[in-house]
Amino acid sequence: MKLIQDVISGSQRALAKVLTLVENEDAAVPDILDQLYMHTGNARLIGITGPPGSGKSTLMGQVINQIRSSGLSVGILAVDPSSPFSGGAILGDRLRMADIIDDSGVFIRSLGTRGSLGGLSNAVYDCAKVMDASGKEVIIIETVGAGQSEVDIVKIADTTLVVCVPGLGDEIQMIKAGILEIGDIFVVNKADKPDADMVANDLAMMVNLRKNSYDSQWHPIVRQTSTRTGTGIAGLWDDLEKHWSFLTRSGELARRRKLRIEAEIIRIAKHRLLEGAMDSILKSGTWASWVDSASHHKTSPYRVAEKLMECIRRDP
Ligand SMILES: Nc1nc2c(ncn2[C@@H]2O[C@H](COP(=O)(O)OP(=O)(O)O)[C@@H](O)[C@H]2O)c(=O)[nH]1
Ligand SMILES: [Mg+2]
Repeated sequence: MKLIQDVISGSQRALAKVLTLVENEDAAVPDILDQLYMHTGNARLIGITGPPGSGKSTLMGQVINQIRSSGLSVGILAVDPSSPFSGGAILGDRLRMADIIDDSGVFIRSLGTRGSLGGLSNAVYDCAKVMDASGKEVIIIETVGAGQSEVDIVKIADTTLVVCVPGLGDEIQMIKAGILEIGDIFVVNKADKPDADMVANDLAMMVNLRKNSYDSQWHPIVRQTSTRTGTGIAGLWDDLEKHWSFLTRSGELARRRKLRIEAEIIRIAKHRLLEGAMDSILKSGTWASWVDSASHHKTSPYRVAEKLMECIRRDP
């Protein structure tokens, strides 16, 4: 297919087109992804998460400049239903968007989170792969800082960056959400504000208490930044480079990616199994009657699940 060839050869237009197909769950997508897959695996995936308003978009806008100076191409996926990029508006007002729009080495796309029960939607995984196949060397995924999507980011990213800010009491929130467990690099942004040192020290202390087996090889970095004064921005890119070189040297990259593929295969299979069987059941009205009878305690959810499994076996 010409469209696929065009994506692989780096056409931004073809990339945009395929991303739209993916987002709309077009019937052609599984086939397209199947063919693009052989051309993926070259990009480094950076996930960035943290509370809304902590400055993730602004920060990434500045890091893009660092990345471009080092000659690498960049794709950005913003998963934020509350404030879509809408033609680059989100990053746009805080970054010289004109520079970036003219730069064919940068591609920005926003995605909604619909249909994902609060987690990252399948579309995010797939869009990252399409960007990878199109030759983007660094892919940054910004997730809205709430709930499951924050923790889900580790399932897709090679490097996870957690952004927090002084003055929100976020340290405590992070422990709750399990955020502390997932960061490779922690950024205390808005370091131009009071108490940034305190937050950074608290974080460093908490990170020290973390007991991931991987921490014996990689000690998570805590870095202060300010997009107002420029403090720490170049350093942040250095940290990202350092983590990347650690990942490739230590074998951790291969380990993470293998886990990711395994989870992905299971995710695809689950999705297809359920989709086929559920479709016919929903149409026949059987589903509603099953749910009804379970909700009235006439049958158990276990029994209903069993019946569902029978349908899947009969009609895969
Ligand atoms: N004082 C200060 N404000 C910042 C800094 N970085 C971002 N902001 C502001 O914080 C607000 C939220 O930024 P945004 O990038 O949209 O946050 P996001 O929701 O995490 O993507 C904006 O008004 C930014 O101008 C910083 O380093 N210092
Ligand atoms: Mg944002």
